[in-house]
Amino acid sequence: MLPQVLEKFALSRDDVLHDYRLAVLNREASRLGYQEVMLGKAQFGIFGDGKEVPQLAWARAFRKGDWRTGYYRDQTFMMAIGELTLEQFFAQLYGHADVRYEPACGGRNMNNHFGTRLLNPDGTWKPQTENYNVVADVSPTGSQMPRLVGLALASKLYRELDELQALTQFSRRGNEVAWASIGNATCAEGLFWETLNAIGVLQVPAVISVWDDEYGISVPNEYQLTKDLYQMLQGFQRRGPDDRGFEVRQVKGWDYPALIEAYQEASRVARAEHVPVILHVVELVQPSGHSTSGSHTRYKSRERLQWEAEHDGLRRFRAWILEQGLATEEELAALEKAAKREVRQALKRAHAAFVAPRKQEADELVRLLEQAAQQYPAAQATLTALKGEVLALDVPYRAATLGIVRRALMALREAPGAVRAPLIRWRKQVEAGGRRDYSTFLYSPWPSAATQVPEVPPRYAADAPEVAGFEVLNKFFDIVLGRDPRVIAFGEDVGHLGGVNQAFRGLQAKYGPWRVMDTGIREATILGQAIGLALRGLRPIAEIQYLDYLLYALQIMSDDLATVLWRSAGGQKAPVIVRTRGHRLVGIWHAGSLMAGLIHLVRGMHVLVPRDMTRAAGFYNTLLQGDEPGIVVEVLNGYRLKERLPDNLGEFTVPLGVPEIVRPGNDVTLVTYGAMVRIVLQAAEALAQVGIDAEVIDVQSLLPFDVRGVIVESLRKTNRVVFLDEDVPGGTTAYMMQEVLEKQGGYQWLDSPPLTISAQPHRPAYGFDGDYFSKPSVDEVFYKVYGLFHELNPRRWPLFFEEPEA
Ligand SMILES: Cc1ncc(C[n+]2csc(CCOP(=O)(O)OP(=O)(O)O)c2C)c(N)n1
Repeated sequence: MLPQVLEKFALSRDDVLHDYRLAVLNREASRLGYQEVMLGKAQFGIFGDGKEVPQLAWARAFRKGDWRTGYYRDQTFMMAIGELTLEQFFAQLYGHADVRYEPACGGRNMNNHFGTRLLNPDGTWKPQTENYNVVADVSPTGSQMPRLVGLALASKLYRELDELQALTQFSRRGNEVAWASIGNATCAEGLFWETLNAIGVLQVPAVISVWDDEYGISVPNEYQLTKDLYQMLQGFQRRGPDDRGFEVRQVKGWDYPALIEAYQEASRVARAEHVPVILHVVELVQPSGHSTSGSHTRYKSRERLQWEAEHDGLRRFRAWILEQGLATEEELAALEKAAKREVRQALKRAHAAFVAPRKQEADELVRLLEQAAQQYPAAQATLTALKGEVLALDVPYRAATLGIVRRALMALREAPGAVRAPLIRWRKQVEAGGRRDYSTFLYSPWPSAATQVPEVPPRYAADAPEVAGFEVLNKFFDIVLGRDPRVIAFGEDVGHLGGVNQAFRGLQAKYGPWRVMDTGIREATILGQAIGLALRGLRPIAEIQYLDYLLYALQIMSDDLATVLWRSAGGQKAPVIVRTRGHRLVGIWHAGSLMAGLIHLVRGMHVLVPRDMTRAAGFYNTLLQGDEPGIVVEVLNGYRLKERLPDNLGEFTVPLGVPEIVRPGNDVTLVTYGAMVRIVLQAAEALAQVGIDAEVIDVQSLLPFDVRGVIVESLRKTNRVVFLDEDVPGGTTAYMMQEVLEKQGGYQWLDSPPLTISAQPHRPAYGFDGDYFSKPSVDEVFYKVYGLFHELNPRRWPLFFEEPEA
């Protein structure tokens, strides 16, 4: 007789034994993985032992088309859905950089950071409804949560919007559940609560599992949470079918039948009703402690350790199977023995596969060192010693062999070139292999890259109307929403009001509340919402109301969005467009220009700084035609300025990384962007009156930066360069200077020292004078650039604005 719950969910005895076998495999894999780190065969290990049983129940509720966003404990779940083999588990532990062996991240991420390959090798999407979809994990705890908002919201959009029904490779009428996992201690983080609240407001099909083992590394729950977590979560419980909220359940992490029931029910409620669920899974343990960084006996009492041993899910699951008569002691013992052997064998295979290519390279190196020693006896002793070093390496990591080759080449520096050549070739080849393994996929390598989008210049009719900047955007977004149902725009005040600057005015009324959405004040999950939607095939435009408030979302932009493609080694992409506005308006928090902070933290995204709204529209068009994430920083004080309206607003594109010369000149090149373009142009007019003919260049795109060398071309002519912006000293001006002088070799054309003009190091102050004394003004630009010419020729350009020396 099968236990009732199994009958209810059509589970057989074989299913239960299959699950038990997976639990044993996982426990053994964790144990051996730990051991590999202790043996020095891997750098670091963090494992899923103690969390096996709930994950087996979860996997049974998880369907094709569903999504999982979780963290490093989900090892058993990954194996149970068939998206992690034992070989792959060990390959990741070793850092195998070949995606054929380690498909989650190609050796870029720590172990137990999971992910499935959502993309075909050419960068196009695989059919998500036919696959299990796992977002590539990140290490910052809690950062798996914001994207859950978008993953779950996508189901709602696919259910609500008829215009999306053709996209069956992404959804079948929104029947997909987005599942998250999180540790108890991470529930102390704001990201967790912000995500819960957003999901509760939206009523979208998310199921959140909290793996509660009562600790966060060494810190127990009493230091993490005000009250018992379950009690705290009760506030989110819906009070009836018409109420908004979650279904909140608590279940013991060792109780297999209760877990099966809880997960089946959660799946049903979320899938059918789009009601979110929280499963607080308690009484979980950590048999081998938090990670390989240190033993948990340092901070857990003897009593606690004893309690953990008794409540260990594996042990309890086993006892339950015996109790229910589903297997005999002998049967389980045989199953365990076979499973453990299987793990050992997988470990061996994975290690051999990891070492083989390194070994091959090292063998070749040994041969080349011998050959060189023969050909150049003067270095024989050194080369023989170096060969010995290669042979002594357990695993000939490139980090070690390349150092040996450098020393060999140093010993051979006076040898004939022909003796060195084979070693040089070896070095080049191995280095190229390393670059390929670790440095590819920061940006899209595919034809769909935003940088590949063809340039279409704006076209103006003779009688092109002049309209306010915001109207250009308003007309543009109307075109975009009308032609592509995948475009979903949202942010604070974006829906009903149409945005604080009116760029979406009237568009919610026209396209509906699911296409142009208001969100709560929740920048991190606005970003996460965009990431989740983009992963599910939609084209979100996420608005962060002001650049200054981007900091709330910057962590997610930096840790998640900017790294998706790179950290999955080309397996996942999230073409999110972030829209914001900044640079210059009023006061500390509405006039910031934190561009250096931004460009340095979001490598992997495009960072675009158009000087007006027409160019902003051109950039949005470019990004929408590509498949990469980008941020467009509009000029805050430009919405009311008049611009000529192009005829081809829907088609024209501004290419990425191409500066524009906005004022030609011969004497000095002034390089700037954004709101500063107008100031610099005014300063250039003043300079012209005193005989200085400045060329003004609008960079437009900070990442990528001047890919065609427009600025160096200008420098060749003017031989003088000034970099200007509203960022802090040493910020983006320093970045631009490095790009032009160092990377593009602009230094060789300089006849004067390069100059940077930026804002004060403090935040911008309020009011007209606050602005004047915080940001570069026309006056300051004039005086400083003039000073450059005074240095050059004091007679021609005397310091007429200084008192003559006595
Ligand atoms: C933002 C952030 N802070 C700190 C850490 C370091 N850290 C890694 S795991 C961890 C504890 C997490 O505890 P919990 O959420 O309970 O999950 P568990 O490991 O117990 O499953 C900490 C503090 C991190 N990875 N990210």
